[in-house]
Amino acid sequence: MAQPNDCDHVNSTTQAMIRLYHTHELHPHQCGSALVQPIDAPLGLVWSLVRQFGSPQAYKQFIKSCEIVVGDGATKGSVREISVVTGLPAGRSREQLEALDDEAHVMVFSIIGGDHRLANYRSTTTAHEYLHQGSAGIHSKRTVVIESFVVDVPGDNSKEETRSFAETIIGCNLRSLARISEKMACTVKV
Ligand code: A8S
Repeated sequence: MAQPNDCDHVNSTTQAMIRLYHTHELHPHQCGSALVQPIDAPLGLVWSLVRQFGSPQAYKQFIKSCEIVVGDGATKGSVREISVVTGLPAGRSREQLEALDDEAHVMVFSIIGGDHRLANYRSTTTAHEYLHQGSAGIHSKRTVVIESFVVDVPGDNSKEETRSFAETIIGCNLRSLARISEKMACTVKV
């Protein structure tokens, strides 16, 4: 798996993407952050997994099932109803697609309901490709996925607790996305 510090040409583009899409204004009662995941697989493959608003369980391991309840799952305004696996402090979440740009590789969704504590959660995911300079002049196409979020801090939690809860879930999701994409890329290469 590509490692977080494997950053040949990643830095300047990643920083530009963060400036452009992942710099959010936070109200005093909100928290947020951005996570960066390098993936050793081409952008098209990675994006084909990320863009499926109706099938988040393709790589998000805490999701048990997902149903599109409004729209077609690909256009702005579509709503999905997800149920999460047991053992988490939540059962369901209702989420709305805010933007899906297959050219810029940007997806935004917000949480509009459910029985959990992430009120006014909004997440932005972007993906961009870079050329990895391997040894012996072997170049390969890799992808950097960045996911950022903003969420309200519940009255009885600290910002730090809320941020680390969301970061833990997103971190698992992004590592799972990397694992699955890299496995698929391997299969395709053979
Ligand atoms: C995502 C990100 C998050 C999902 C959280 C943070 C969630 O699906 C889980 C547990 C909760 O307590 C909240 O991209 C909620 O899915 C796994 C149900 C929203």
